[in-house]
Amino acid sequence: MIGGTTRRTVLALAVMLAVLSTGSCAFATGDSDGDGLLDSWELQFFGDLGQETDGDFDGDGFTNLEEFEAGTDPTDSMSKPIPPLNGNLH
Ligand SMILES: [Ca+2]
Ligand SMILES: [Ca+2]
Repeated sequence: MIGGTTRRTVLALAVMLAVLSTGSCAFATGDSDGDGLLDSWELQFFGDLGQETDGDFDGDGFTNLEEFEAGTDPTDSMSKPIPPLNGNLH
């Protein structure tokens, strides 16, 4: 048996190797899990990389990808993209 700390270190190394072996493209874009959401953005709002682009964490009707592209807060249902102008607003 190996200890918890050693096991975590081995796991971290394995993850690093996996990331490196999947190509530098993901590194260049800062999207190591390749889901279209920047790692820094996912970490900022969710603290991990577990969110999906089509998820709606805050239930405001806009997907995480839409909130990412609009620069709104995906964890705040009061912060959402401004809908595009359409004929109803004339
Ligand atoms: Ca949302
Ligand atoms: Ca939101």
